[in-house]
Amino acid sequence: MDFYEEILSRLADTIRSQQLIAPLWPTLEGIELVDQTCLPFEYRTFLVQSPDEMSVAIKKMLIRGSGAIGCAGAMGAYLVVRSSPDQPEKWEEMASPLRNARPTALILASAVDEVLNAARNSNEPLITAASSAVAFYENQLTWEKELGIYGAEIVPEKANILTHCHSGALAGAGYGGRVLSVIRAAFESGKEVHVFAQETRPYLQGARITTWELSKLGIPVTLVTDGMSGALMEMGKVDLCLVGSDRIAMNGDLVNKTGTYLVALAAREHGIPFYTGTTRYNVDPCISSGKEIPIELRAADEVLTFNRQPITVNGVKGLYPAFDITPASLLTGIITEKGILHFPYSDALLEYIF
Ligand code: RUB
Repeated sequence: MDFYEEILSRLADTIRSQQLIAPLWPTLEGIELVDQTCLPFEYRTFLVQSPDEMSVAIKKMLIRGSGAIGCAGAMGAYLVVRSSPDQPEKWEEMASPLRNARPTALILASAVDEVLNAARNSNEPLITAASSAVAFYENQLTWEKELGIYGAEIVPEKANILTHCHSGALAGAGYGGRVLSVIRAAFESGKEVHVFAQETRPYLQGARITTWELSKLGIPVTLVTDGMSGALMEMGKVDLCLVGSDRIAMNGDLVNKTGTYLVALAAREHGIPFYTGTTRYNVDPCISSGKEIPIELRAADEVLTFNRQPITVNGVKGLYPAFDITPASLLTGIITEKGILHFPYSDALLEYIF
């Protein structure tokens, strides 16, 4: 086994020994991904051996959720270097489809750049790319555990928590990502926690993955449809809302899965705390407000069909902006690996990321 392979296999050992619900792990052949489109009925893995295969897997949502996309970007950049270790002049072009596979989650481009820059400045590019990709993954893992502990403090002793989409282990580095790390830490500290998971049309990340992970952890969960949050709040059934983040502007505006904004509006109306969980890679120092963040527009077909079957009449148009913007004024706080930030966010975010 070469030295760079040993570095990668140490990460695979960590994932095994900590019994993580990991979205991916390195093998001698390439990077093994959990195909998240098959869950919860089938746990299938998929081997990726080139950066182009990685970018297709990201585009097709086999791997998704911002933390996991970051890890995939880091490993994909390692695959760039592995395919031409002596031709750094080619790396940028080779990495371009990977960097742009999902434009909203800033962490993807940052992860690719981090690994390629480290390799460029090294006499041993392959070893450096492998260790940089592993370090990226390990940092994500450490941070999700840390933010989980901070976040658990704001969870009441007995809490009904509403979440949208899936911000969990498979969307992160295998412990609990952002939101499920908070819920997991609160639950493991003895709090009585119950989760309402919104289904999240059209990919059903909430119905398929959030419920699957919570069930594995033994945390009670009830599945609801995307339009139910207001009614649940009105009935007094929600104590806290927790969502992930794909990108945060320097004024604290949050971009996350479409539907997040409506939950935040309903929470404000009912006086219910609404938090996002994040790590520093999701905060964009170059963007001052949410309106500047590129929103990925996915194919209309994803809305017009379900399990490849049409759900409406022929000729009807569909529209799928995959993310929406929740203004900072609707956030109660931002849970990070360094603590919880509050409004006004600009100075707190500056201090956090630098
Ligand atoms: C996922 C989504 C999630 C965040 C969570 O969208 O919006 O809420 O990515 O990620 P998609 P994190 O399934 O389209 O990727 O937990 O990293 O904040």
